[in-house]
Amino acid sequence: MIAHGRGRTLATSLASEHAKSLRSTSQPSEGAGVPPVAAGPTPQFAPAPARGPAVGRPGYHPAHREIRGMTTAATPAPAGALDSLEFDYLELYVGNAKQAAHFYCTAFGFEPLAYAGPETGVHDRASYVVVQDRFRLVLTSSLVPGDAIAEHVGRHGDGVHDVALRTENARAAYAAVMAGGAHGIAEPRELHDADGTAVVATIGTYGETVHTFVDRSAYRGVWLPGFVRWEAAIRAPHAVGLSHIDHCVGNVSWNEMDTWVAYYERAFGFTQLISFDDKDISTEYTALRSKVVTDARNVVKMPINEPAEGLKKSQIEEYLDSYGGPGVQHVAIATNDIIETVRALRANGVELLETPDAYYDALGARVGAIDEEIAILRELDILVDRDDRGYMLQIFTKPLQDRPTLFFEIIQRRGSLSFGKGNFKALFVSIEQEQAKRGNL
Ligand SMILES: [Co+2]
Repeated sequence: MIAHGRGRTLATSLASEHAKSLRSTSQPSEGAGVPPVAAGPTPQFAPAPARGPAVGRPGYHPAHREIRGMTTAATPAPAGALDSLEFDYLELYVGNAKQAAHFYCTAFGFEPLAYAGPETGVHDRASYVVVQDRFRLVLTSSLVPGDAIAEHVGRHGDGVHDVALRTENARAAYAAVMAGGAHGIAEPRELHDADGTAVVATIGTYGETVHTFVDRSAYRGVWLPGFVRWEAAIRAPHAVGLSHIDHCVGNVSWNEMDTWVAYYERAFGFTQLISFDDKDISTEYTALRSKVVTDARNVVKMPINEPAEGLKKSQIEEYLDSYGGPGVQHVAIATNDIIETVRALRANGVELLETPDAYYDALGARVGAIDEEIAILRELDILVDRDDRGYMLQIFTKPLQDRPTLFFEIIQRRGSLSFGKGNFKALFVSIEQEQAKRGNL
């Protein structure tokens, strides 16, 4: 069967029209003039200040290229403070948070949770928090010209600024990662309001991305101090059933992957997850290299990609060009029923990558027996990969904003710890088979 009219596929989306390459690792500095956030009487949630204002503070390093020497000189993080980390929320800096929040609710099934902005005493930004089961997204826009948020959006477009991590002790977590050579951005600080106290602290990671440690153990409010409950009648037409972040992937520049793997090993005490399907042969088809760092419980899984020379221009290179440097490439969100989730997403108007029919012709032989009907997976363009522990099902959205940068992955694990590497080659081969059928190869 010839796949006439099929749209953009994963592999074609991996290829880029652009010929220019990004080899530079230089970081533009964020706008100056934003004072460091300190604990104080004003109840407001303040995302960590940008790198610029932190210059001179202990632990601050102006350029990530210095990490290698710093981390090798540092001692590993002490055990304990980082043992029970979880993804807490993702904060996206966006051009229009009000509209972005509406999109993530109506298309992806999030529900309104909390809000901070001028009406709550915050005058330089508006933040909307939306929630779905254990996955919280914060959409933040600047309300003033030229501040760190506006500059971030100008450089990167809409994108992930903060991959926040929940901890039972933000001070200890911060102290532990700093002892392991982390880049400090904002020291632990208390945020208060009538519902209690939350403690947050922020460190830097690749590009201008940060991790905020969040400790809500003494806070009873809806979100964090300074936020109020956001009541809005915004609902997705079809419930989506997403549950939590499975993994969060960073793209870094040429030959920087090992540096960032070492950063997480040193600062967080994370280890590399060695996968059964981690074979070098896939690099030819993916034009990327990837290593996964994870905590001891495999809860905070963070693959790190770097571009590689391959059969096509690296999709990582396209990302780096489009985002203006390293950043979060995709966030994989777990579901317990990917077939129902994908049906709902499509019905809500979400654009997902399509898969050539030839992929499904070869699927049974490649992955063996699975519980799902291949005909349904074919209808919905769901991908399957297997490792020595089981299998997993996945599908990718198209980019979530105009720049070809951040996208979501929907994932259902059935025992496998794979991230889907086997799909790169399978998709590549199936696309060429489709081309051959059309006489174009
Ligand atoms: Co993934």
